Amino acid sequence: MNTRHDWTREEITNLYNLPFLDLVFEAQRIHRENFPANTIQVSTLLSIKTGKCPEDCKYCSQSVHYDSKLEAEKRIAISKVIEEAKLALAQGSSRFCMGAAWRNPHERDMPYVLEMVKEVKALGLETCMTLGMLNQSQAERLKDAGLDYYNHNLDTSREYYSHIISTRTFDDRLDTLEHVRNAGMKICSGGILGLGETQNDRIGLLYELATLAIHPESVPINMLVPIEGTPLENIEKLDVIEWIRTIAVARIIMPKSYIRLSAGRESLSDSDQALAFMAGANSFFSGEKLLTTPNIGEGKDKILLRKLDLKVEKPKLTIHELSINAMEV
Ligand code: SAM
Ligand code: DTB
Ligand code: SF4
Repeated sequence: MNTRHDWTREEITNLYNLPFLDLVFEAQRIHRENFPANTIQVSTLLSIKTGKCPEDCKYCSQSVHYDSKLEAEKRIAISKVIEEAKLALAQGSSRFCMGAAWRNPHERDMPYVLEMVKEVKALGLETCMTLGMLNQSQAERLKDAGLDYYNHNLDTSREYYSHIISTRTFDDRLDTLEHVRNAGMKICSGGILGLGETQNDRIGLLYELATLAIHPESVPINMLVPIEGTPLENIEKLDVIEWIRTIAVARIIMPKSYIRLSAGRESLSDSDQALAFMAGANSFFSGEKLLTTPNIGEGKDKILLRKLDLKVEKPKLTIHELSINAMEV
């Protein structure tokens, strides 16, 4: 079946409301048409600049607008990043994602991030960054340095966006995604569930992602990790079945994209996660920590992968790319 980009909200709503087992069954069927069964891609995250972010995302520990008790940290040394990247590689990660709490990178930050991309890529890892908004020239320089993916989430529906973030617009997000695409990088873009949004907002988010001219190659589905001191600290937890439905619909309407279990796995049981894999999720973040919040940890993940007989996908860099990288170091 061809990948479609003309999904209507009505079609997506109908999928979302299928009997649950029909929905999961269909998602797994489509998954197996497009990906090897029982195989998971593993990424590792590192915060390269933490806290004091000028944006006001109501869910985030790093926003300067809320008193989350987070300890801020300036740009960390590139040597430290490389140490962490080597560790991630040794533990089976194929992609290393570096995140900074910026509204956008300043020009003075560019030499730092460009050098970091070059050095991480040279290790044989796929590279990903999430640095806030990018202009066209920044996107192109990151691509030239060897950045494979840029993460920039739409987070929620267009209608609900301004209830969650007021310091930028939904269209600002789309503009950055366009710059990333024009530069020829792959896109990692998804959302966050459990923000007090309605089912219709989750459908709206899926609609925006699935009607992009090219689907994001990677679609992270975060479940809110409630952070003390933020406006969403006490929001009611989303029913896990809604999370699974969102994953299954994402798999069906973006059949060739990796669907990633991102934040919030710590609050989910092994069987919740197994059901999410059944619904077509095929990627997750490993490690003890995401950016600022705890994650499941490598040990427990290894046990889960073993229990479910899931294989870990190897990095996709070719021998040719690897030898070029090695020569450039
Ligand atoms: N500052 C950059 C930006 O916003 O694009 C990158 C980092 S930001 C932390 C990346 C994503 O993490 C957000 O878009 C959101 O989906 C997710 N996220 C942040 N805080 C979260 C939380 N408390 N629970 C779940 N997901 C969260
Ligand atoms: C994404 O969608 N989720 C990751 C990654 N992209 C950068 C970040 C999750 C952050 C969770 C909250 C924290 O650790 O601060
Ligand atoms: Fe800043 Fe990103 Fe957190 Fe928003 S989600 S406050 S942009 S670090």
